[in-house]
Amino acid sequence: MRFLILLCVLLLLLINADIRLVNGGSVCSGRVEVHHNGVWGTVCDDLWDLSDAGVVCQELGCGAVIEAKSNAYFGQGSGQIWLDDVACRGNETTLKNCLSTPRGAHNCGHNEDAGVICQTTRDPCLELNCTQGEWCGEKDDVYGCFCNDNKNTHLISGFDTFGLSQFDQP
Ligand SMILES: [Ca+2]
Ligand SMILES: [Ca+2]
Repeated sequence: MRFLILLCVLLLLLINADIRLVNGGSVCSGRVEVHHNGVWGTVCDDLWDLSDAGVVCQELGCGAVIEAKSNAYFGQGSGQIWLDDVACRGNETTLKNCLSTPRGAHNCGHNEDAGVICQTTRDPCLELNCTQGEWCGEKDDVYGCFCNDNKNTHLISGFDTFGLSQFDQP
């Protein structure tokens, strides 16, 4: 029972994940995006360094940090720039707890979007075990097992955009 409760709490935490790495070819590297008020936005590279990037890697369960990237290394995001002048001490458990400008206050453009490369790379296709006739890949920000009928591509199972929780399509 205690285990079940723990599992539920863990799942809730994963579902509520509010940080992701985009466009890096792995769930453990890419442009940093944070979720705030229901909207995904990017992080500015002003003062972006290894301490900040390290907090992101830890938060995502991606091990130690290899590099903190700047100047939209993983391409430019769009819409909101939520964080600027991020100043983590390095021991925070989430980027949310680091010092920064208030959400949405910045003097940046998307050409300054911050990125991260973490040590652990997870290959969702290795973890998914697609069955015969399915193909594994990325489509619309979901890594998954897909199968084709003559008109459409169907998602069978996959990882959500955070790459942390695996799901099966009903
Ligand atoms: Ca910093
Ligand atoms: Ca700034």
